[in-house]
Amino acid sequence: LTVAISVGYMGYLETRVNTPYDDRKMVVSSGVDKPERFWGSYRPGTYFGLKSRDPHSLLTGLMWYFPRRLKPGGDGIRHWCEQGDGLEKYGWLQHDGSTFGIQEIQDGPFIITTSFIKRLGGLHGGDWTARVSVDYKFDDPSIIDEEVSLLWYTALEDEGKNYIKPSNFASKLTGVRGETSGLGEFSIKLFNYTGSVNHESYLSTSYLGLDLLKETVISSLRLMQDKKKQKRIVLAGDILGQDGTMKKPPNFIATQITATVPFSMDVVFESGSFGTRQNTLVGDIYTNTLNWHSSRFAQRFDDTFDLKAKGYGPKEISFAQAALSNMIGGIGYFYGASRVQSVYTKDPVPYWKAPLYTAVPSRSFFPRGFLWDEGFHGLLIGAWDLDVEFDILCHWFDLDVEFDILCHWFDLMNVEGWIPREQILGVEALAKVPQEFVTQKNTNANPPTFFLTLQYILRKYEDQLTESRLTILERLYPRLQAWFTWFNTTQKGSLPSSYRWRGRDAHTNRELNPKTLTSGLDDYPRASHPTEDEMHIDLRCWIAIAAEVMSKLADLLGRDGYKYEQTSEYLSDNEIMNKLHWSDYTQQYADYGFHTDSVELKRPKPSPRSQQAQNLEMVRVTLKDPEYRLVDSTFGYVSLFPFFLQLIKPDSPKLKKILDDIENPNLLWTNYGLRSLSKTSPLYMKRNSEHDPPYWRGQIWMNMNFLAIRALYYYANASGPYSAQSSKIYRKLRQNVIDNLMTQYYKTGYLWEQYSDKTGEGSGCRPFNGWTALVVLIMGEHY
Ligand code: 6A9
Repeated sequence: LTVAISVGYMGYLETRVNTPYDDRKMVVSSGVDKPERFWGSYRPGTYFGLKSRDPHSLLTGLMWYFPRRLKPGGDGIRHWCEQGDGLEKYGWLQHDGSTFGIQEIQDGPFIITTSFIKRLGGLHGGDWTARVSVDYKFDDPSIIDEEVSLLWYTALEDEGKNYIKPSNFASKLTGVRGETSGLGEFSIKLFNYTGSVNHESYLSTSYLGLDLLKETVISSLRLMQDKKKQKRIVLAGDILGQDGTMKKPPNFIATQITATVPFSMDVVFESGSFGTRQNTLVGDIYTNTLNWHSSRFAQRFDDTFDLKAKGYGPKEISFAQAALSNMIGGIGYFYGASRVQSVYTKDPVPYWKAPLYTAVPSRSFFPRGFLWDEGFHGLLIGAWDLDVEFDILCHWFDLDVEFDILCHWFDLMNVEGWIPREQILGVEALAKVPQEFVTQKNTNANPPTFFLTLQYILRKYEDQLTESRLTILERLYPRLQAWFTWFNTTQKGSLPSSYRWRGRDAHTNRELNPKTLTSGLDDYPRASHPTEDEMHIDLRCWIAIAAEVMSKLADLLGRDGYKYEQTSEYLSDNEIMNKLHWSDYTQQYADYGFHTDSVELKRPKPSPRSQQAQNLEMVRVTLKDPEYRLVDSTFGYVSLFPFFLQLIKPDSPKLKKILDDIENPNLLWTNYGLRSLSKTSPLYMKRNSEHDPPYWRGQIWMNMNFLAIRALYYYANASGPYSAQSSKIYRKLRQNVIDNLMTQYYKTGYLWEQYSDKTGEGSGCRPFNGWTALVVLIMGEHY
């Protein structure tokens, strides 16, 4: 009997990890019910593509190449954002998240501009037009009459009764007709706007895989001679498989247009149920409409962030517009199931299939959702909204985008109250992730930054929370409770009021300091020897503000928030925090754990009896035994969390010490922002293993600089003995960060994942339009 029960019990626990949280869903309307957000540039991993917020959307998008520069194997065809393409720049200059966007791409000597405009109407999400223009960057006499090949494709994800087929329209260029359950009937027509078409070909076939659309194109390229005896690379036309005696219907159609630069074309999507149109959104009508959107955007941007009044000129404003637009334009819509694991599942199991509407940190390297990144994104997306007086609709609009994103994320909570950290949904997303990174474990957390977003929303929109928004918060509340409880129980430390990140590897000897990926700060040094008695100061602070926000939210919604209020007071009690985490010796906050600074990576000597020369991987050697102590020889972002999250009382002398340390160039201060780890820390800029270069060990990160600047602003405005010093540092740090990000943007074309503490140069991946884009809030002083 005992056995039977425990097996049953195990079975139950096994299913818990992929059982959805049992309550009303957060996302109640999506798809065509929200026509203003139905179509969008929701494929941030491609240079330019549109899809709809449907689990199985029609995918459309652009590939291009320059025939003279095409290399064997299709090398040179652009489709997915790849750092290896080496584009000098790509990114949205303007994008409002719902009606239009303009992107600029620099590819060698060429500038490609892609834009789109939506028009609502009918029952299926309305129409849109996309424009692709190619021009020279400068007049370069060495390149004359060069041709570009533009490929516009349409792919069906889910066949069933849906179909697409190549069609010719009056414009003479091959377009598409089709019908799907979500879109009804539709047509896609191509028009030559400026310049002229030298050659056109098309492909109608079955794709090799949704993540292999480029390969599908490459495998169908043919070399032929045109009427003028010129050699051309063309698409192969119909290549349809057989299904018995029947030809298989195509699910992938591409039109290739080869033209002399400069050239531009319009792609017009028209929805069958639209009704009568005044005109087609094409040509000069498109140009004029785009100009109208563009100036309206500029106006709204200024109304929101007030940069002109702050003395910024056109160059700074374009930079800020691009930063915001890249965050908004990076929003994607994904559908699929994560792979998850609990201690009760032998192997990873699939999560349930779900959609996720989310911004992404990087379109090239990680075009997918990350939990704690998204809370930071929420601050900017939520801000792109109020103080806009000229248009009530717009006025409320983007807070709703933010709510929509929150709702999607919280639908990914399981019955335990856990939300997986990294969301790899759908084949396109999966194709970018090495196998070993796919599985998400339900023991592992990531900072609950959505509480920051909520804190911001509650502060900023307190008296403007309409009925419908309150309803969303009502629905969200039980999920937030579950989420909070999950953190507060599963990440508990061994002493009262202490917390510990799970997921560190206590057994590895390959890492100089075992990583703490769950904290979001990856290789930031913690106690050298992970044990169950560790205590992490950053996590404690995260939970403190989570409790504070829960208590405020409970008040707002008329719930009983006593428990949260108590927890919040308890965790922000400076004396208790100081007892556990303040080092009297080095006068700073610190983690606590089993620690020694005396560790080194060393290459093992090959064994004398071995015949071959061996090159063994470096391993960690511990030169002095660890002991339980504060990790107070390390100073950096983690030490600043009580300050970052504004838990230190404004009159605390500890604040003074922190301010002095921040200003000290031997510690964190640089001309480009605050570095992650002080120059004096033992692991400053050290590799974590042979294969892992330093990441959070000195480089400057914008999410943490944002928190620093926001905290300085707070302490500058709180009356207390240190307000003048806070204010002075605030101004300097804010200026340094803005100046460097702008300099680097104009120099390299991108925002970056992190910046060098020595030169200010961008490093890591690019473009990184996630939290680096918070610079807009810093410019506008929205905290
Ligand atoms: C690796 C490589 C093509 C690391 O911005 C997302 C996260 C942050 O949440 C985290 O704080 N980044 C930061 O330390 C990037 C993580 C990328 C992991 C995927 C796969 C793909 O190679």
